[in-house]
Amino acid sequence: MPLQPGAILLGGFAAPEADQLLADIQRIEEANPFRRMVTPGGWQMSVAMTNCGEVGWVTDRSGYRYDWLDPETGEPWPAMPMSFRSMAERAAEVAGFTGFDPDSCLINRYEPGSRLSLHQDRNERDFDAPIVSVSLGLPATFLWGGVTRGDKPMRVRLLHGDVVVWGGPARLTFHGVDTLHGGASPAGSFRYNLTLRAAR
Ligand code: MD6
Ligand code: FE
Repeated sequence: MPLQPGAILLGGFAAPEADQLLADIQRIEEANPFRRMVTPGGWQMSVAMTNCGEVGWVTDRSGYRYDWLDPETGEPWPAMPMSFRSMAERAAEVAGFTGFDPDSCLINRYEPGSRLSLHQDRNERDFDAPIVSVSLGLPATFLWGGVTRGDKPMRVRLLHGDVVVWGGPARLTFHGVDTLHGGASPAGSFRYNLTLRAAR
């Protein structure tokens, strides 16, 4: 389902691979635990994050950035699992972005009560590549905003296995996630979101 030019929701696209993706998340988390980072403004995020790939997205009092090392462990991030890469390349292709070559994956973990306020993804080096976003576990309401933070966002339900691909004219659209509700899911009482990016 097209959301706007450049952005498409592929309902259930990753459902057949969801168990493998969840197993790979667990492996990454064992080495590089989820942690709730602090924004440059000093707020602790309600969403817990970790990364895999060459670089990982981090935030602290000094700003948002991609970093080669996990500030928590001082080590490089774990390699991107084949399951992530393969799924993202196929989803991008279906959405019309050929040759997507992700080098980073931010993994978000939401628990009931977690939310993500409206933001743009603009720390990547070039905005020509799309972002592939995979939802696993509990359903969420994605807030699909506009060109400015003040535009009233559209509300889109994202379910276990759904994939959103966006790029081109939609690449800098404001977006966020409404407060997560509790429940049961194939990932327990969590929602995970993978965002695969060409960051560097
Ligand atoms: C989430 N996603 O779904 C948050 N950003 O948990 C994002 O912030 C996001 O899904 C850029 C591209 C795709 C996304
Ligand atoms: Fe984002």
